[in-house]
Amino acid sequence: GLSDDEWNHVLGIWAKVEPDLSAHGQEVIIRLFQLHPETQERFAKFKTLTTIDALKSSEEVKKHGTTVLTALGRILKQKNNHEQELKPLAESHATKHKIPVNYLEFICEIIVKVIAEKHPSDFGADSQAAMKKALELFRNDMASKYKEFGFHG
Ligand code: CLN
Repeated sequence: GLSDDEWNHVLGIWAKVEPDLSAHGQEVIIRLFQLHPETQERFAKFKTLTTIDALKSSEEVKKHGTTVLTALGRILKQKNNHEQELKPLAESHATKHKIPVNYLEFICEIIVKVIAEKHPSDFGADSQAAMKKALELFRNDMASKYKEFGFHG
């Protein structure tokens, strides 16, 4: 797990992200689709967004980015006592959306990069290391829940 100090880093930087969650979320989603186009194919609702301009001007992309980061923030704030928040997310992503766990790695890496770019002076080495650790916990727990739901993607 993370130490108190590490959780303080995680929640401290998250407090800087939260006032502009939709801009962060939009950037994360767009970058994910650009770097890993196979992830975009999982979204029926984004099939028509075939250019970068279309992605950037889509209100739906912004909205989805907000949905994702809101859910992630809720999980982080539980400081690893996140069973209640994580379970429905693991269930939908495993059984309904059928999202391989390595896609979760892609998005977590991008989340760290986007925060680092938007908050260069507030997201130092210790905070980045703590956030990476928290996201690793999140991914590991998603992966074990996936198995409980019989999905080995
Ligand atoms: Fe996701 C929907 C949170 C990563 C693919 N995702 C949702 C919803 C979230 C949510 C809340 C709506 C409720 C639900 O269906 O459940 N997603 C997250 C969080 C992360 C995440 C938090 C990681 C930080 N999701 C992913 C990816 C994966 C994906 C790994 C592909 C690329 S990134 N998520 C989906 C899809 C939906 C969804 C396909 C359904 C979207 C829709 O049709 O509305």
